[in-house]
Amino acid sequence: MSVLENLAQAIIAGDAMAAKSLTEAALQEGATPSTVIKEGLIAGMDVISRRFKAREIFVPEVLIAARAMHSGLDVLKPLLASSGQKAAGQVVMGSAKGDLHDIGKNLVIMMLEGAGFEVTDLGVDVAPERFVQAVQEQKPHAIGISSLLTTTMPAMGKTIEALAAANVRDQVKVVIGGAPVTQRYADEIGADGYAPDASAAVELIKNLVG
Ligand code: B1M
Repeated sequence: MSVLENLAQAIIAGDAMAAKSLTEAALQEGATPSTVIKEGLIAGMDVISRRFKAREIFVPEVLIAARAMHSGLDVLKPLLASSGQKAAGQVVMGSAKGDLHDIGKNLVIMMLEGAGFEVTDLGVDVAPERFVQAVQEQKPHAIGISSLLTTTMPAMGKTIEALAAANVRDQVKVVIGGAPVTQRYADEIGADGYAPDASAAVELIKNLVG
């Protein structure tokens, strides 16, 4: 097996120490940071993402794989910054106002980072005005709002209204998700898209930001 194949296997196995040393070994062999990301880290996370979707593995395994991926990414981040390679896009994520659930949101963030996106995590209980402020200051390609409670879903619509009131709605794609959220609800509040799970969120955001 090549170093990059071993790296993908380390991600799948959730072995953070091996992921770090294999990332360093791949660079020493002359692989570029983007090749290491695509053929090592993302190749591994793609397998994790498919297994998670097929319910062959569950949240703990995904979190462990994501941690391994992060230890590889930590080695590459300074190189990516200095070589000027562009991220797949910028995304601002948060749980809706009043909502303290963050496991699903964090999974979406990890999958997005695995796919090469730069993500700002605003955390939980994020007020509409805070999303507006992030759009004005950071100019992300997309914002993602997660809601697990039927009582916090309306805050997603309020966020879209606040973006419109601040004249920035057309500058950013809005993606929503979370267990009680549906495509129908996304259409109702004028979101650009809805994703039922973390891997679908990555595909959706990739398509929306081109
Ligand atoms: Co809460 N809780 N909870 N809870 N909790 C639910 C959501 C509930 C369904 C449980 C139940 O009653 N059966 C229920 C909601 C009922 C409703 O509104 N219809 C509920 C309730 C009522 C409450 C409290 C009100 C309980 C109380 O205090 N009386 C309270 C509210 C707190 C608040 O938010 N203000 C509360 C608190 C908590 C804990 C703090 C104990 C804990 C959260 C810990 C944490 O997140 N750090 C908790 C938990 C763990 C759950 C359950 C058991 C599990 C949620 C979870 O993490 N799932 C949940 C029951 C359930 O969902 N079956 C429940 C795993 C996670 C990977 O899935 O978040 O769905 P999920 O994310 C998925 C997709 O939805 C999607 O991708 C993810 C990965 O595939 N996704 C997105 C998520 N966000 C996305 C965003 C996207 C795209 C896709 O784009 C932006």
